[in-house]
Parts: sequence; structure tokens; C-alpha cells
Amino acid sequence: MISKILIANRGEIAVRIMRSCKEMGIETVAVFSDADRKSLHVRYADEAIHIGSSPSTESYLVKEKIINAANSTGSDAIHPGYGFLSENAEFADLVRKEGIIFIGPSSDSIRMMGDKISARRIMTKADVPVVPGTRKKIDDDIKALKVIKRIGYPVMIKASAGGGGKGMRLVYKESESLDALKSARSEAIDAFGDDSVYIEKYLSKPHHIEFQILADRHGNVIHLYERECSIQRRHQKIVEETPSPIMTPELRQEMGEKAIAAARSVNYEGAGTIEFLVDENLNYYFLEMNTRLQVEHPITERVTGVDLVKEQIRIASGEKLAYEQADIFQDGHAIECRIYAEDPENNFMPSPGLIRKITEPMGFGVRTDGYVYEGYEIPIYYDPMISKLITWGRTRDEAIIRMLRSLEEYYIMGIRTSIDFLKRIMENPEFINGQYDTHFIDTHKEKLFCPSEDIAGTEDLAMIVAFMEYLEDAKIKKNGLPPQSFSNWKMRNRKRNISRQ
Ligand code: MV4
Repeated sequence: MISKILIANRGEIAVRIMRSCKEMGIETVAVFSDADRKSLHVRYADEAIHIGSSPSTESYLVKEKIINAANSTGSDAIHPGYGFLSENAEFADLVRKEGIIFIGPSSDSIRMMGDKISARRIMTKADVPVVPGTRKKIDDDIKALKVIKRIGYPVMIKASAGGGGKGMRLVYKESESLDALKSARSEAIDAFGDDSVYIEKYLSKPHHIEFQILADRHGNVIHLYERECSIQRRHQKIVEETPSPIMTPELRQEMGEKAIAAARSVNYEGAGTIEFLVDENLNYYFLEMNTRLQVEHPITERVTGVDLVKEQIRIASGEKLAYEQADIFQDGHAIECRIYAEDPENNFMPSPGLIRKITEPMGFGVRTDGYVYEGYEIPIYYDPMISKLITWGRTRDEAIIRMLRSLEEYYIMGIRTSIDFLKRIMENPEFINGQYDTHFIDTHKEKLFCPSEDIAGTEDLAMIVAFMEYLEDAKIKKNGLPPQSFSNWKMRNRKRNISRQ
């Protein structure tokens, strides 16, 4: 029985995990660095242990300090959140050796999926399609050239110990290959201490679609449908949504089954995510498996009604899954926008500083998972994400309009944020139409980054609603599609006067 959990993390995810713990009557322990002394997770926890100075390498990444804090507070379990030590197999082993429950998969699963070459080999054996390419690491660069020729240009060179886009090189022709191999290896050895690389056929216009998995210790595995994560900037996801605008029921069924097969192939336990690339012909390929809870998990929670953190804790306690596959439905549409303390008009430079005033959006279908408050000083030491804004609608259109209305309401004074940048994404016709892929940010960078354009005010929402109606009509005229149940924003007249029916 778990009665006290140490959350080995900070920021919004630490607060979010503590919320589920409180609802379960589980005591919470926070760990914090010098810079986080006044951070919300420290105030929110039942107990808090100072573990070191501000840099993560002297605090949140120091395994022994986390374990000492767990022992000194009599914590039964440690929840690693995401990032930091959440996918560190050695940490999971150390925690379990201390007789403390690590809320996550076995260290073997973490290791197998952390090594992208072994992950690809395991998925191939499990009959999960992988991106065409090599099955083992390439030691000899001359041999590599032959292999690349067989695969056919363009190819993507990737670090086996990498992931999330680190150590990737796109190669269009033979003359670039040797240099690309060398630079990929040196980046990999610097970043991961392992210069193993593998090669994949480059998919030119893929969608990045991932499936949420829950697996218990009794052989039960379910999926909780997909998340569309193609809107990324430098491999950092910015906007995620579920359902995916390109998904068909048949594809969803098939990819869900493959995601379950992928989890079973490593005897997975806990919450995990299977990432796929989906090409323009709806062929899908395994990309990576994330052996942790993801930043974007709240959109899955909203459309399925499942609290993923509570399920993680129940699974770690040895309980059977509370759900069968037949219990999981997608209800409506959810979108997540990540709010960063960065300045989009200054190449997204981090914008730490004092929060002088903050008003967060509320109302029907709105969730904010944040941790900053008036008077809080955002530190420079950590990831600059300050919150996630999640909106839900009965339809995608309604979720978009609700997101725009919420971004309009979101007011933070004292730092620069990505809020206006996110509004421009929500207003973009290609986004509104659901016709985008992983090149979206790059394709639209002029319009997205230009500060001059005026941003959607309430009045402009009317124009956007009108535009969406136009698109809706266009879709109907073109394909004779039955009108989607459109959001209940209706234009009484075109003179920008919005009213709800
Ligand atoms: C790819 C790809 C196309 N072809 N691999 C891997 C890590 C993930 N964050 C992005 N990854 C990709 N791997 C092959 N063989 C396209 C992506 C990709 C992407 C690549 C560059 C810039 C933005 C991207 C967004 C999503 C997916």
C-alpha cells in the first residue's frame, strides 16, 4: 500500500502529480533546489526536502540525494515525472534496491527502449512496422555508405542513445554522407557518451502521432488512443491535439493494436507512449517508445476521462488495471498549448523574471496545469515551460475557438511568453483545416513569428468563426461532407458581433 510518495521533479508536473496524490489520500514529499525554495510544488506538498543548489546537476539529477530524501521522509514510492531521471534505468534500479517503489516501468524496459537500435529490433520481432533502415549500429563509415545507397537518399542518421531529435542528421546526397556521419557521432558521444548511430529512410512529410498505453503487472495492456504532435519547434512539441485530424477509424484500430503489441514486447508496466511517424499515404512506422508520463498527457485524460497519474500509482501498487479496452472512448476533442517563458520576437530567448500579475483562463472546457503565481520569480536554471493550457470541445472547431478565447484571457505581466505565437498558430488556416504536418512551423514561420500582425481580439474571434464557417461550407461543397456539429459560436451579423445561441 503506497501512503507517501516523493515527487522527484519540479514545476507544473510536480504540482499535477501531487493533486492526484491528494485525491487518493496519499501524502506527498517535494524535493527542491536553492532556486525553487519558493516554487509552488514546495508549498503544495505535505513535506519538502532541500536537496542542493540550483543547477539540476547538483539537485534534481543527483540520484543519491533523491533517494536520501525518500528514506529520510519514509516515502514508500518515488514518482519521477518527465525529464530529469524519469528514463534513467540506473536510477530505477537504485530506488528499487532501497526497497522503494519506482512509479514507472522496469529498468530493463527503460534500457531496451532507450537504445533506439534495440528498440527497432524488438519492434520488428513484434511485427510493429519500423521506419525502413538499418537494424544494427553502423561501425564502419565506408560500409555505411553502401547501406545508405541501398536505403536510398534522402536518409536520416540518428544516435542510438538519442531520441527526441538529438543527434539527428538529414542527408540528401552521397557527398554529404561522411561528414554527416562524423558530426552525428561526435554530437552523440558528447551528449550521450555513446557514438552508435543508425540510418533510416527520411520520410519527407510525416505526421508525428503517438499512442498512450497503460499496462499492469497482470498482463493487461490497453491503449487510450492517439495524440497528434506534429507541431514542433526544434523537436520541442508546442501544440498537441486528440483525436488526430488525419486519423481514420481503421488506422486508429490498427495502430492501437500495434501500440499494445509494442508494450507487450518489452513486458511493459505503467504508463508509456508509442511514437509513430505517419506518411501522406497513412503508412505508419514505429519511431520511439517513451517510458514515462508525457507532458501532453492531459489531452488524453480529458477525452477519455482517465486520470493517468492515478492509474500509474495503482499499477505501481500492484493493482490490476481499472479499465478494459472496451471501457475507453474518445469524447470530443482536446488541444494543448504549451506556454513558455520565452520571447518569440527574440528567437525564443528564455524570458525569466518576476511575475508581476497573472490571470489564468477559466470556464467550461478549460484546464491550466501551471505553477507560477503573482510574485514568483521564474528561475533561469530549468526548462522555461510555465504551464500547459488545455481546452476541450464537442468538436475540433469548438476546441479551437475555446483555445483562442482562453489564450485571449491568459494574462501574464512581467515576462515575455509564447501566448501570442500560440494564438497565431490557432488562427492559421492550415491548422484550422487540420491540414498540417511536421513542417508546419517552418512552412509558416514568416506569419507566425512576425510581431506586427495584430492578434486575435474578441472582435477578431468573430472573423475567425466566420472563416471557419467558410471552410466548413467549402468542405461541404467540395466533398458533400455532412456538416460537422459546428461550435455554437454563430455570427448574428458580419459586423463582428458575437453571440452564443
Ligand atoms: C524522422 C522524420 C522523418 N524521417 N525520421 C525524430 C525525433 C522526433 N522529435 C522527430 N523525429 C523525426 N524523425 C525519419 N526517418 C521526422 C521527424 C520529425 C521531425 C524532424 C525534423 C523536424 C521536425 C520534426 C517533427 C516531428 C518529427
